[in-house]
Amino acid sequence: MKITDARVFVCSPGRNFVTVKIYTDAGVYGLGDATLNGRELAVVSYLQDHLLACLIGRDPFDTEDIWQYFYKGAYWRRGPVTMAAIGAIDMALWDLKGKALNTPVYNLLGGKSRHQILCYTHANGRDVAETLEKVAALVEKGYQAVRVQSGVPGLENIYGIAEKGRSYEPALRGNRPAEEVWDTAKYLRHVPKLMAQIRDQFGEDLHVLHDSHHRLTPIEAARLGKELEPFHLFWLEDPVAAELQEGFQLIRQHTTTPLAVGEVFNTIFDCHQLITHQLIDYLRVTVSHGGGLTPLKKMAALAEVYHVKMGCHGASDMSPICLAACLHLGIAVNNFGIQEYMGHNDLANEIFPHEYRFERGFLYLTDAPGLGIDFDESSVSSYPYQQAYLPLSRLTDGTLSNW
Ligand code: KDG
Ligand code: MG
Repeated sequence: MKITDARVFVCSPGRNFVTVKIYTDAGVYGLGDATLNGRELAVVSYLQDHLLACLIGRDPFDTEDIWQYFYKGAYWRRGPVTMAAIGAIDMALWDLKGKALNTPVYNLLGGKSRHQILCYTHANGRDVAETLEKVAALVEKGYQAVRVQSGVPGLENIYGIAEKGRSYEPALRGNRPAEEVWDTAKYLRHVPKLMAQIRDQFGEDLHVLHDSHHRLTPIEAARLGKELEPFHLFWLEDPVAAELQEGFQLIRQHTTTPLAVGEVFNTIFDCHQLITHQLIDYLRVTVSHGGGLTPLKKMAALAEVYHVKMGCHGASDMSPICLAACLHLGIAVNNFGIQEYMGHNDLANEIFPHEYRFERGFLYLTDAPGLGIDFDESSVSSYPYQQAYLPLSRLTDGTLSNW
């Protein structure tokens, strides 16, 4: 079998998605997600101007060699734009291989290690009362794990909190990023009170997660982790910006709250020390931004050796194709932890019909071949690209900070 064509599509059913489609002389095609929130067109250019033509004539089953060709062959390695582009091609090739062999991708990754995939979703009220209401509604729907965020008294707009009556979407339309104001002292006073009320109302059985979204220093994170210990979090996510892997040593010395990190990582070299020094408990690299299934299965294997479990980033700013790839990996590896699941709007679900389904706290896959996903190309003209950016964050004195 030979690759005959490869194309990239951008559509915006409420938010931007970038999709790669690889065609073969056997009539089978594969789909990959190349969406990089706020930098979509940079990935489109990387794919269109530098990668896709090199696929023509290749055997699509050679996933390992094609991955190495693009990773080592560029000379310039790593980075989110490069790895999202390579990741989409790799995902599309695994999808294609599964379809050609008439088997789900998980069978190519080791088969099923479990029959259902534990997932968590987000509760994000503007204050504690609204957050408690949202958690109650999710528990009602059967969720067994909920990521709990709430507005912080004295701060206007912060990460993770939806506008009234709308579902949360971090990227805002416009030609430059919006700016938010951040105050760590206020946040650190608020979160333990929030978690105390959550445990009070929902008891010990609910898995509770929380995302600090890279905003703390290691010693601040250590304090938060320590103060949250009585509430037994499933994980504390991204307590610090993780370019400095050693920063986690300080947090780890002080707290037994489990730590999760990795949604902005692109290669194993972003997290090898975090894993091998046992500084984290969950690795959150996602399949698209981490360069595809080829490197993700290697990351999962390294993590397994060091008791680190997988918890792939699954925000709604990756398309259902990426979520499907995370689920195939998640069902196959032994060291699966949990899958983030925000779901997508109805339009996105129509444009990307998929086989995975949510039921009472778990996600399920069928035995549909490949990733069990499709893409409606007419969405490109009906819902064209819309410029949108993630916000940025400043401290109260104007200092630029981590969003
Ligand atoms: O594009 C950025 C979002 O994906 C990110 O802010 C979401 O932190 C996030 C999460 O845990 O889902
Ligand atoms: Mg996060």
